[in-house]
Amino acid sequence: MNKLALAGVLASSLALSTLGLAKMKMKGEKMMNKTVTLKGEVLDMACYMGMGASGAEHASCARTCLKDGSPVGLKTSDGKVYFLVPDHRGKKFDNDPYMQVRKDGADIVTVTGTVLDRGGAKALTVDKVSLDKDVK
Ligand SMILES: [Cu+2]
Repeated sequence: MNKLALAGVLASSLALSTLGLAKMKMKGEKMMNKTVTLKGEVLDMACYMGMGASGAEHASCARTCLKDGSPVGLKTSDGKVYFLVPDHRGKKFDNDPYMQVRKDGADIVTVTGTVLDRGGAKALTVDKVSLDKDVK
């Protein structure tokens, strides 16, 4: 193999491995960056992930757990679960729709935000929230 051919083989294998790495990263960290509006139940993630607890019968526990600092989530009618996170682009959390949704444990709400996916964890930013059904 002459030097030029060898250089070609090296360059193409390098290109292939770079492509492979990029693909792997895409698989694990998919930034969807898509604004969506989703309706679902506000979850106290400590009780939902730990025990599968949700629904109106769990409302008072959900409210207490969220008040005490549990992560908050949203379960849509098709059973998909998202962590709810504040829109973290330099805004203060006071009067933020995220702080509002933390008070709506077990309620049915509609959230507009961006779907995020990192390392298999799905999250939805809370850019806007409205209350559909108050179960309290
Ligand atoms: Cu709870």
